[in-house]
Amino acid sequence: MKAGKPVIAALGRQTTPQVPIWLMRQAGRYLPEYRAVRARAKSFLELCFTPELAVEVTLQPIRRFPLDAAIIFSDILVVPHALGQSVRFEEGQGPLLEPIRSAAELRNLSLGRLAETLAPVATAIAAVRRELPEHVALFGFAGAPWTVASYMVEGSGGSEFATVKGWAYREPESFALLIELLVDATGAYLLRQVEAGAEILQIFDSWAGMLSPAALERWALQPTAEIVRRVKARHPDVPIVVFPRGVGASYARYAAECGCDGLSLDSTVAPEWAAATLQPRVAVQGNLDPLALVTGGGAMREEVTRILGRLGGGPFVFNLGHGILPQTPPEHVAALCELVHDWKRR
Ligand code: 1CP
Repeated sequence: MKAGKPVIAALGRQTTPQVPIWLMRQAGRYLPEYRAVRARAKSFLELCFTPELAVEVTLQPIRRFPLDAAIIFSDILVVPHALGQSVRFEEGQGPLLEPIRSAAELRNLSLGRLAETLAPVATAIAAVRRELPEHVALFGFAGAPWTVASYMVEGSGGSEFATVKGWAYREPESFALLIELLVDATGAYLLRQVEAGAEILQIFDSWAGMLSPAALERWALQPTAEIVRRVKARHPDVPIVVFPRGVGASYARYAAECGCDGLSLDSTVAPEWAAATLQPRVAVQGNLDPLALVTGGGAMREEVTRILGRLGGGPFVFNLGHGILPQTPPEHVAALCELVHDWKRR
């Protein structure tokens, strides 16, 4: 009998001989071969929308390391771009968007060209599936409405969220229109990714931890749960992982209400709490501090062993608590894969 893919098995609550591992942002600037391809593309968006290049950078970490999943190379901000907003990526500065600040400006956005603009991502997904080793699963992904809306309204990362929160508090009815547009766009985009060959989906809510409990429920958890429902209505067997970064004890609300198969944990979540509270309901993924991976050696080994000791019994997929940092030595990634795969369940 053919062995299944370990990440899919773990998200389906099956036990696997080894703990599976992949890393958020595993393709990227810490790899010299990524920087070489990046230099060939005129812009970051061109890299995302040229299937040949997107396929190449998706496969780079898979060739180098014994990872159990690939994630299609793209960005969460391709969705606002496809809705008609101006999105640029400045070297060293991160994303810059022409901000949307009112209900009137929302009228400049439309779902009309979404499928056409994002078609190259589907083409790249289909091509990656043909190239992956048999045991390696392919993740599709998108940003959650709250995180994507934050960039759309603030115009860049690293802000204090005053503008986007101000809109949500002052005029919740019109802010809801933006969130609903993103639920529609993201639901359709993720369905298209599954139809192209994505086997698992991850929804990144990197800024969920900025919200009060009531705002989290309304602007982050419920819109994400609605996207999960729409994907599951058509493809009930596709596992979905949600990453509500920084929500603390509210991870338990996600486990109860979101309808997802897995929760990706940031590095502040205590593994013993996650084992007692989350794992009985959902698979968990995480949660090594990306700076422990930068450091490597005994400090990394200690953290990894602690996480595996609490969560490794499953259902569990090893990952970082946030994306891999550009200064990460690639040989530390190789050492991490070996540590995780060699760990034995007790
Ligand atoms: O020039 C470059 O190489 C720019 C760096 C870069 C890369 C490699 C950006 C700009 N995006 C990406 C790829 C990317 N982004 C992936 C690729 C697949 C993989 O994991 O290998 C993924 C999954 C993302 C997702 C993403 N983009 C998130 C969610 C996850 C997270 O890290 O919190 C967010 C918040 C973004 C926005 C974004 N795009 C790029 C940057 C530098 C940022 C973050 C800006 C900020 O911190 O506010």
